[in-house]
Amino acid sequence: KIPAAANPLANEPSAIASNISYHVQYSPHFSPTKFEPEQAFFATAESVRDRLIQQWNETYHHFNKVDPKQTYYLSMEFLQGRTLTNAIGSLDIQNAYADALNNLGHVLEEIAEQEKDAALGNGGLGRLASCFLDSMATLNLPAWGYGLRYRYGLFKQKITKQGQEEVAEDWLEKFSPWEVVRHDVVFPVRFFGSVMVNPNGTRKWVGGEVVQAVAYDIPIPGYKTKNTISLRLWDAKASAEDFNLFQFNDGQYESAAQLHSRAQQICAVLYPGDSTEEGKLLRLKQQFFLCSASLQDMILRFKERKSGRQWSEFPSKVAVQLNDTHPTLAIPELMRLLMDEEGLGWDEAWDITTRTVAYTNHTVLPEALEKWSQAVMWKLLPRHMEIIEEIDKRFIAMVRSTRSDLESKIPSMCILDNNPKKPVVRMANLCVVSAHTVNGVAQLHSDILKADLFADYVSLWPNKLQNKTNGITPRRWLRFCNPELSKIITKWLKTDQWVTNLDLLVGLRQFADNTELQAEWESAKMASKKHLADYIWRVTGVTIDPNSLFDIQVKRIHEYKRQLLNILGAIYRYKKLKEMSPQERKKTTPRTIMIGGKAFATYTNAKRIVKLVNDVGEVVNTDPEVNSYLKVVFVPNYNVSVAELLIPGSELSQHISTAGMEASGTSNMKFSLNGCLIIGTLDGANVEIRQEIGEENFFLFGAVAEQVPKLRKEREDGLV
Ligand code: DL6
Repeated sequence: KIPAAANPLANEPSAIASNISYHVQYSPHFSPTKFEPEQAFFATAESVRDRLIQQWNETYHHFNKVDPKQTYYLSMEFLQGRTLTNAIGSLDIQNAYADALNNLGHVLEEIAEQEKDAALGNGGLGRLASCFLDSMATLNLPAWGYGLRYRYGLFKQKITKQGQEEVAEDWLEKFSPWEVVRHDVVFPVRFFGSVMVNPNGTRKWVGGEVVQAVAYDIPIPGYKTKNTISLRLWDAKASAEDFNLFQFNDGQYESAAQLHSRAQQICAVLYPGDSTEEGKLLRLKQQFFLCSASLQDMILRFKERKSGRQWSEFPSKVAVQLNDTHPTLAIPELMRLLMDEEGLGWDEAWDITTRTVAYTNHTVLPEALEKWSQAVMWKLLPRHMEIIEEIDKRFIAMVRSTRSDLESKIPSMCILDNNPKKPVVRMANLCVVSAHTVNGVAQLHSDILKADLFADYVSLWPNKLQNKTNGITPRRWLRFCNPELSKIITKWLKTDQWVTNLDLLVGLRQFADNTELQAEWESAKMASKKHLADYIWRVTGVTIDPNSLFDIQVKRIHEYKRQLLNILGAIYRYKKLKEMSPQERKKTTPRTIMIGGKAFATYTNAKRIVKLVNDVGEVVNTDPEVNSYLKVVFVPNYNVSVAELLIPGSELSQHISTAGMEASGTSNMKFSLNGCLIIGTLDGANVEIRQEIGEENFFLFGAVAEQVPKLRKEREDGLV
């Protein structure tokens, strides 16, 4: 019943309310009689999208005209979380939306909770990709993200008596109001087949099966700027000719639609289990699908922005950042496209490729460094294997001719490991050999890469290896998830510029002893703790006391992250409390230990840790003697939205990985930003966080990275 607004895109509450009502009526997705929170969410999101589309299109036209160097972030993972709060916050229209929804009988916060998390990533690596998109948009950069539109993202974690159970998470169950399918952006991607040699000696990849990559775009608004960049996610589909009508009419339904079903498998799930050969092949298909579609798109844009341009201009117009080795196939695919499709010679194609591509390493764990079976690669990507062999051959020849002192290092530096038992392609080596720049994700991690994993390459290319310590977006991780604390910071700094310049936060130091600020700070923390306690009660049925110390460890469950050490600490605390007299207990600080995180479905030890934390919680929380002094809670289904509740309510957070193992860690930054103290080891970005926040705000413990190998050996040898 809200009257239509003169300008539906005006940002007054009445215009917004009328725009939302318009979508309820004219973009119907539900029966016309309903306007419950779920329907209100979709209509609200569509009205926000209307506002984004305008500046999104303008951004596109602007960069098309200006033709800047465009950055492309290629990533198999984007852990986006929810979009609504972030979008209206970036557009700076939260209050208008809150009022508009009130006029329509709804509450903004409740509507925002209707949104499903887009969890197209596993953990830190995917969340980093999403934070980078937010940052690049806010910094007005011409940047795009490229990823895959998985039908099922990261699984939903259910906790039962047996521990973790994985359930498919259907983020597209209804639909995503943020994505726009681009029916005109479709590229063919080939798999299998063979290599044909043309009469002039050039080569062409032919045959096999061809799948269509269709673009779905998600707008990424910058904070208080018009720059709205794109996250382009590819979906796979077979074409109509691939549907065998004859077979179908003959009753052979499955074989008639075989190619369609194979195409659908490509984007069905994030990280298909790779313990089987089929699983490995599917994962490799996913990686190539992302690389091929994205590069074809970049090349088309490069050509369209200015006709008749020289290929030598490509590296000054296109930067491709590989998020880990997952998109490594972009290297041979760019070579193939330039040589076989565009007719360039090897030297020119190699020069362009190496000046275009850069690589970020995110791990030193040997099991996480990708190695693909040469046999599988020859089958799926025969032309790419030819190119990889040639890159390797030329690399070895270059080392031999320029650095004979490195001869003994060639077997570990080259790309192909031809061990007859298991010949593999070492993707990290392919990246280091081909990329113009390689970076680690925290100073310590980059130092380890230089001194250890990639040491031999450093002697060859002293400047190729760099450090780029990870970061987080202060918009999502403080401004929007903790509005109470944000208000206080803005009040005391007399500016909200800190939202885009965190260096300004040092301005708070001068007020550290001010009792008024302290009282405001405490009351904001208490509000967040109450909010969190309420959530914990809703999802676990455990009552926790907001006056207790909230001690939190949330991250993927992994042995090196040492959730086991944390829970052993909890058991120790429990036993100590049991030994105490009631009077002694009264002198202790009541503590609530919260641990959350998902274990990879086939990682048995990690799943045991999840079960152990739940079992310990069961014992501690039901023990009337101690449960007002200690609670242990496993927070189920940890994801971006849950993190947005946990982090503002935290007082102590645990970042206790064995030194040298955690490449960076990024939740340490989020917790610190929300006024939480850290207990941690000198690992990953902890080292730099400690320098930033001051040693007095960081409880340091444990061995340093250099000591770890010796300690490990002593234990293995039974000396300790
Ligand atoms: O760089 C983002 C993120 C780091 O913060 C974590 O320390 C690191 O473990 C993670 N790396 C990966 C790669 N695979 N493994 N393991 O997820 O990257």
